[in-house]
Amino acid sequence: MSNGLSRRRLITSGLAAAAGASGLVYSARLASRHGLIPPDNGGIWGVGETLTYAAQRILTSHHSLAREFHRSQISRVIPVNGEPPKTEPFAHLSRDGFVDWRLKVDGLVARPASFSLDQLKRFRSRTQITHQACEEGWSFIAEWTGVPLSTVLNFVGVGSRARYIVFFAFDDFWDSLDLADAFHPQTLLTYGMNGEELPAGHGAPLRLRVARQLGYKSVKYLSHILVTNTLKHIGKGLGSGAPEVGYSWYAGI
Ligand SMILES: Nc1nc2c(c(=O)[nH]1)N[C@H]1C(S)=C(S)[C@@H](COP(=O)(O)O)O[C@H]1N2
Ligand SMILES: [Mo]
Repeated sequence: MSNGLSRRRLITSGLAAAAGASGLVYSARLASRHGLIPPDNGGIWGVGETLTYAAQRILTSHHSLAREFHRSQISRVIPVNGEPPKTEPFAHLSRDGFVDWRLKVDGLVARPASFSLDQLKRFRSRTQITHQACEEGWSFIAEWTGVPLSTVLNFVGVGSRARYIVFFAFDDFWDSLDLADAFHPQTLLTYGMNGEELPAGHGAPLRLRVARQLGYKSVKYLSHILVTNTLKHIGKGLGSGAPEVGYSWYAGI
């Protein structure tokens, strides 16, 4: 968003008018002009989804922080959702302690790269204790250690046309973030959890952690990060696998 004035104008003249049906159309048009349309806007959530995303993007500053907790607040019971991918390429990498695993980063970048786990660990790390909530209703607090995604993105050099960062996993799960969340200081590529190596079920060797969105945005078992200006050609073009099964692309909390 270019300046505070246009934000305020959008709030007062646009979203305030959203009460009526014609207001919805008007706000959606305004939101589009201001780059506030989420990729799944044409899906089942339609205009309402656009307004949630737009309102959040306008009302919260891009770098407002998710709450961080004290060590004593780390959950004693930490659920694992699902199992590591069973495909042979992944099982093989896992058996060998992920020495041959690489994270490919390409797309609209100046210097496409392929990082080993050791290379990622050589970047300055950040540790944070945050809350992860699943859309199914359970949650936990854990300590996560990793490299800020922004560090890696700056290392490869994100092109000026880029709008989204897409994350692919070994189990075909995938999702994407806009640049505000991708460059957010709490968005990490994590390889450590609660002072240990990231456990297999929690996404080893590398998982994304998006502190300001629901758990499903935190993609586990990462294999590939793509920088792009459109999500139309990926999957059903809705920005992630989630909207294809009824969840919204934007899952801010
Ligand atoms: N690759 C991959 N990432 C994933 C998932 C998945 O099935 N595969 N599940 C998501 C969902 S729905 C949630 S709630 C969290 C669960 O993370 P946890 O197992 O560490 O609790 O991971 C997310 N990331
Ligand atoms: Mo979830």
